Amino acid sequence: MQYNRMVLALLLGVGLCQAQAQDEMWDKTSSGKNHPNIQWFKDAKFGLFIHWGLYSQLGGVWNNKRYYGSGEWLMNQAKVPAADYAAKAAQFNPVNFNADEWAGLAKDAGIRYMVITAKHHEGFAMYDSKVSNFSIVKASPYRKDPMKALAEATRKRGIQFGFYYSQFLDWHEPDGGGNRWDFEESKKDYLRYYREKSIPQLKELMTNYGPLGIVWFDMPGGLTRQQTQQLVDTLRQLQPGSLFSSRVGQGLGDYRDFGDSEVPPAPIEEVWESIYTHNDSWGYIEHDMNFKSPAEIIRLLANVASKGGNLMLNVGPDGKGNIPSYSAKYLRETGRWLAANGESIYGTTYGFVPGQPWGVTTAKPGKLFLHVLDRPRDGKLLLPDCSVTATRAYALVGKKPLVIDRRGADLYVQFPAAEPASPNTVIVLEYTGKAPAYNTKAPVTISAQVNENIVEAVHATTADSAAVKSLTYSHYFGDWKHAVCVTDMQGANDSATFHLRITEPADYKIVLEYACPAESARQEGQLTIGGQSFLFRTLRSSEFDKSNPLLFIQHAVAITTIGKPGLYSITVKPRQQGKELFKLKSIRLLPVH
Ligand code: H79
Repeated sequence: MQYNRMVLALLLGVGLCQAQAQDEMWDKTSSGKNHPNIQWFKDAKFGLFIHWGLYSQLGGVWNNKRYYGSGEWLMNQAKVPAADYAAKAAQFNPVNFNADEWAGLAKDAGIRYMVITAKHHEGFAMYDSKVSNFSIVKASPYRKDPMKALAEATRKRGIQFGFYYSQFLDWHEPDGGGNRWDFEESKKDYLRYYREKSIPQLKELMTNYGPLGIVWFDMPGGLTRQQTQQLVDTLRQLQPGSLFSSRVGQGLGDYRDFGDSEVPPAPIEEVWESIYTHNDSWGYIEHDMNFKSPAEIIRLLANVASKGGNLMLNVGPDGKGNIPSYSAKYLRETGRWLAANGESIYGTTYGFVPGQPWGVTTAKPGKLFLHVLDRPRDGKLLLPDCSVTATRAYALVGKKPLVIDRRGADLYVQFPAAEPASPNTVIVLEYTGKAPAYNTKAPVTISAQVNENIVEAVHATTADSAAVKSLTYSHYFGDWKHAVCVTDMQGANDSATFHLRITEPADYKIVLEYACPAESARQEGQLTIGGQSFLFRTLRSSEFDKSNPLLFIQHAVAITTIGKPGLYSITVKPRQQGKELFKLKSIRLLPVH
């Protein structure tokens, strides 16, 4: 779609632009104009998303039946009649809600902005709305406006506050988008819904809660570009300082959001955000215990920052107003890491050194931060083709000075020997002069000092009909996953080539990671490296279907001796004309020790 504005387009230029159904659901483009108030957002890097509504009380259960996946979609999954669903508001009483506790947790976690659902697709207003009776104040025994308290508590702590608002979907309203089990599609008047509920509620939110950092629109629909422009213009007058998420639609947002749970495969110059949820669901589900560990959150945050984006991580408080205990615990642990290492995240841009076997980089003027995620055996951190004048290097925590060694165009920094184990140890490299440009054509470094080198599909140079695409699928329901793969290799000319720089002589085992449906299985393929060709036959893993897991098999196909360090390339292609060979996610090189 609009990937053409990507500054680092080359790396991606090979096919991510092919529109997918999912891309049409989400507007991943932004206006490209710089909002005057964008700087705080660029610097913030870490946000807290909160999904809280009637669905939180239901916890993924309707009529004693448990539902899995996105809990905030329960009404839709169980096709609950709007009146039955609305009746549940009478039992919604989040007596344990404590705005100061939530804001305090966000502060401890190192969060810089918070976005909470004012109204999700279910249509229930979690604030005091004069526009509709279907609100926490009018329809539930709680009778108070939690958003007032939360807006104050966050501001008191210097956290930017914003509202999520589902502007098109509203399963409670006959004219809202999405509910076809109660309301006939042909009778819907979307414009009336916008006029009578969506826009008036957005105006309330933008009038009664002080300055909002963000209005986080979700799921555009039912409006032309011109009508969307009008909506944006009207709302901007209320709060010119608020940033609008790209899902306002029609490319009119101030920054780009990717799909739910998606990180772009390469750095992006434009302002953007990645949204993930802590477990599998956005809204609370009592039987969803798949929480990401602190190490996973810390690494995700570093990975997103290394591509130049923000991470907004979601938690789903329950119907009583309690944030799940694992969310609170692991967010605080992330906050402890950030308290010591925040300099390498906040206010950074993507680093000019692409991902290496040891980890990723972020940068500030004069400083490159090396996020060491996988410590090399010899402790040497290679910065290939790094032309800066390095002045000093040190561990961010403890400031212990480290040895820098220049060998031609390469820099090596010696990792501190007695460093305590951490999911991410940060090394600072100070340098003088201008930051070099990010080299999209840099070969992928392969080292014998780590257990595994992963060469992602995004690095493929494709020939003929082979293409690089981002594939979207899910496990339960709406819990999206994304995988960038080389696809459409059907004949012997449809090849994918990967340029590598192998830094040490060693034997390397070569493993292909791919998904392969039955119809593609048992086809012959060929992998070539250093003039040597290896044959293999494809193994069946799974079909590609957006509402099921896409299973990737790790298929070891060869072992090869690399006698001298240097530049190599790997080419993968089918042997004969046939069905698509497979969807290739990565090539892994495992040094044999
Ligand atoms: O609030 C969270 C999700 O509920 C919301 N965005 C995040 C932040 C979201 N709303 N819609 N979508 C995400 C995408 C909708 C996908 C759909 Fe489907 C595909 C709707 C119908 C087909 C998956 C399968 C979800 C429902 C059925």
